[in-house]
Amino acid sequence: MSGLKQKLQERILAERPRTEKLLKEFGNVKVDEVTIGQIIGGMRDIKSLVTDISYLDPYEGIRFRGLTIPEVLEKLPKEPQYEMPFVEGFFYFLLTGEMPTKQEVEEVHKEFNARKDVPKYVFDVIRAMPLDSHPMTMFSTAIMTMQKDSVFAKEYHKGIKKTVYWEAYYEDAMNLLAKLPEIAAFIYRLKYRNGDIIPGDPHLDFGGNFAHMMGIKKPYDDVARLYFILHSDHESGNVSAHTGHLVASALSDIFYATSAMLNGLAGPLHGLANEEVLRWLHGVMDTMGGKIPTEDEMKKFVNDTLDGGKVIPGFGHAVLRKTDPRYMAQREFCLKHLPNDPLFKYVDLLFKVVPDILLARGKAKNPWPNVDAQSGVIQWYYDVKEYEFYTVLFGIGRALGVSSNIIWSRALGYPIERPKSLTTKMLEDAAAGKKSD
Ligand code: CMX
Repeated sequence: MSGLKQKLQERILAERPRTEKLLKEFGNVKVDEVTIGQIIGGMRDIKSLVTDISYLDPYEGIRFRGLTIPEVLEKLPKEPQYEMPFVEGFFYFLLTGEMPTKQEVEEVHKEFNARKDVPKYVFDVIRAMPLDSHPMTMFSTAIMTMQKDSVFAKEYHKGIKKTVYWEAYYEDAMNLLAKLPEIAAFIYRLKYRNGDIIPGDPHLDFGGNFAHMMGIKKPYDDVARLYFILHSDHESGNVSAHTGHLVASALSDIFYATSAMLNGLAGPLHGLANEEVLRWLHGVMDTMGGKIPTEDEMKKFVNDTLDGGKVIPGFGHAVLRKTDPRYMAQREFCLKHLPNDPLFKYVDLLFKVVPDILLARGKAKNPWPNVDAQSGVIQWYYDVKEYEFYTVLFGIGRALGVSSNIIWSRALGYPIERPKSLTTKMLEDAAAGKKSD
């Protein structure tokens, strides 16, 4: 058994009694009440999921396994020549809750390396798709093609015990995660670089190898590491994380669950917002003839967009009530590496003008920027100018968090998810204080 799996097993055995005790002794304790507004309003804020991988405080932002983003970036092992930590170490930390040593990071790297070869048929299927397919469609399809090799699906049919389901999910997750950078880079080079594919380099780490296969020089390797870490998890109620959890709760394997979560991520109100931000910004830039707008001119663009019934992409959040720390981490990177980039200046100007406008209009509960407001700017700067690809990058990162959550859900024996629906009449009766017939 690998070091990571061994450590995970120890953690699982230590954690299981906590869940069992809660369920057995405190199963009837109330933690929340549900209003009609929440039922109609997308189940906003209803406390009904459990995860220890990350927690999203509305005012502080995300904590991964109890650590803030700056703490994670500082404490995880990294090489002196890199600015950002290894994705491999971060995955170890997400899964086990323990900070890995350099040697443990190296072991995860070796484990990914041993599993990273992408079967030829995956590339054949991608090549067979129309070249103008959205890269998220290609990415999701590529993952589905590999479902036939799911360890869990095979083991389940052999009749393995429920207590070891997590092991088969772990095997599937490692097999899948190891292949994602190459599949994503393949889609990128096929679609946007005339099919000039760059083979991977086994000596490079997860982020470094991705940058290499994309054909982009330093510090894009650090951009990749930062990007995958920042996008990994945002507790489990967001569309992608929740979809992954829900699908796997039916004991669909990691391949089905990851493909499904990517399909949710591909929506413009979720992961596609980073693409929308750049499209919108370039619209503003074109109208301005490339000149940096004054604050007043920018305010007019924002107001025109809102008057046209559209949202300002990259602003607002269902849970957060302050500036997203994932936005701030990327802003710091921009201030260091691309402070004079015109697009970055646009984004910074938006940061100045949008919150007051959204506040004045009084609709958005959170007027502050989210992760997507800043991420496309960095990609554009390093020559990834095809914005429809940005959500694929988000998807690689999110797969790390979703897999971790799914492995733990199986380890703790969470059942198939099944909330209860009501009819509109039942809600009307509840509103009138009547019991429904
Ligand atoms: N621009 C304009 N209006 C906005 C807005 C924005 N950025 N953010 C919220 N609003 C509006 C909503 O559309 C809603 O209007 P209606 O009542 O007319 O439908 C109202 O304000 C209240 O919304 P809310 O409760 O503050 O926000 P929600 O929880 O419903 O939605 C989100 C959250 C992210 C979908 C929304 O803020 C939005 O559409 N933002 C722009 C898209 C975006 O950046 N998405 C990425 C989020 C991060 C991620 O998941 O990747």
